[in-house]
Amino acid sequence: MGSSETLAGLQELLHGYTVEVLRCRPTDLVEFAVQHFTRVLEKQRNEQGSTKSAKKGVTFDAKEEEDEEEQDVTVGEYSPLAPPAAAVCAEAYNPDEDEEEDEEPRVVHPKTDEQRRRLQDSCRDILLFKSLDDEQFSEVLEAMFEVLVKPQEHIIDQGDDGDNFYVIEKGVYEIFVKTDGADVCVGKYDNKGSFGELALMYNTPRAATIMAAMDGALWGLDRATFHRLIVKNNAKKRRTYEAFIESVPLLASLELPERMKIVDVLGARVYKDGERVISQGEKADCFYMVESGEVRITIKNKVKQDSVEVEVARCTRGEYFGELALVTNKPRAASVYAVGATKCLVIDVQAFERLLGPCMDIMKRNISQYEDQLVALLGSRAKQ
Ligand code: 1OR
Ligand code: 1OR
Repeated sequence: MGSSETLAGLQELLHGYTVEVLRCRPTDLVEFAVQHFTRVLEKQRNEQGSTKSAKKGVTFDAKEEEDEEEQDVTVGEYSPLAPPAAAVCAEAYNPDEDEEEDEEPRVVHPKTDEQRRRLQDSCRDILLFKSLDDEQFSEVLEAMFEVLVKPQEHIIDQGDDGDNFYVIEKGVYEIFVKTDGADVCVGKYDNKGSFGELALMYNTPRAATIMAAMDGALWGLDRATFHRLIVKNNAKKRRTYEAFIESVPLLASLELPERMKIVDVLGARVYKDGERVISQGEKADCFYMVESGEVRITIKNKVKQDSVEVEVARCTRGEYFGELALVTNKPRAASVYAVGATKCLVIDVQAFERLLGPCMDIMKRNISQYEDQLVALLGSRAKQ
């Protein structure tokens, strides 16, 4: 092996280790390294020993073996108010997964057709589910359970250990964060979105309190299933999007762990040529980066209903849009359409506020340029 190949291998090994450290945040880095590289070595040996075409190098992909054998299912009593007793089925051994989690039973909460339909509707736009394959997504749906909540009910209390992740079916939920001992409302979820992923992803205490402001309905996903399907997928997501995220000029001022946290919560959305991504005047709930393809941005006169849309800008790979309404807390200022097949990476408003604070000055500077251009545009129209 030449020295450049050795270095490439070394880089890949250290990269895999770094990703796992960021993901698991171990207290003892040396002990964690021993465990990590032991797993890598075992995996390499397994691959060399297997009759499957052995891949060169080391991958850290949490791939599922396809030939999983489902075993007996124990069906529990279902109650819509509390997490019902789950049905479980043992999973096949998968050498790519943590031993501890291999032994964990798969959670199944039986549902009526009507519940399944409501659940599917609620989960359709959940960004964290966007990178799951069909099988993983249906496992998530199987494991979710309905939670009905009353006004003032605390679904999550800041400082607690994380138990479930929640997807909103309906209801308004306020977000409180302790500041100088007092709970301060820092935002809300309005009939859509999800919360409770942070404590499960990073093994940290709950970062905020979430309280129902009215009667509401949620779908819960237990910690073990969230970990097995979503957190494991994050390592793959980081590898997929790391290079792209590194190339986005807006994010250059963020430290690597912060950029990786963006990757953990983003979801990919694909659009066909001409498809609308954002509609001027709509309420805003997310922020976009163009990963491939192009979008055109158009504005129309808000007063005149039938006015034509005028193209004012385009964004291509590495550029962002949809920040203005989030920063100003106003409706979308422009419409956005895909030009050719386009893929955008999307993060929700809460993650935007939580993770992109350090980039706010750059965004505000760019926003002031929109205003200058608007003034110039209006000026040139007035002269015509
Ligand atoms: P969790 O498991 O920590 C509380 O439990 C959840 O509240 C958290 O996951 C997020 O899903 C959600 N900071 C932290 N967590 C937030 C925030 C938030 N907003 C929603 N959650 N900030 C508010 C941003 C609008 C930053 C406050 C400084
Ligand atoms: P948003 O959340 O309002 C539409 O959703 C997005 O289009 C907006 O955020 C910006 O990210 C993006 N004026 C308004 N929005 C613009 C503009 C723009 N350009 C891009 N966006 N102007 C063009 C400046 C080159 C000024 C119009 C004359």
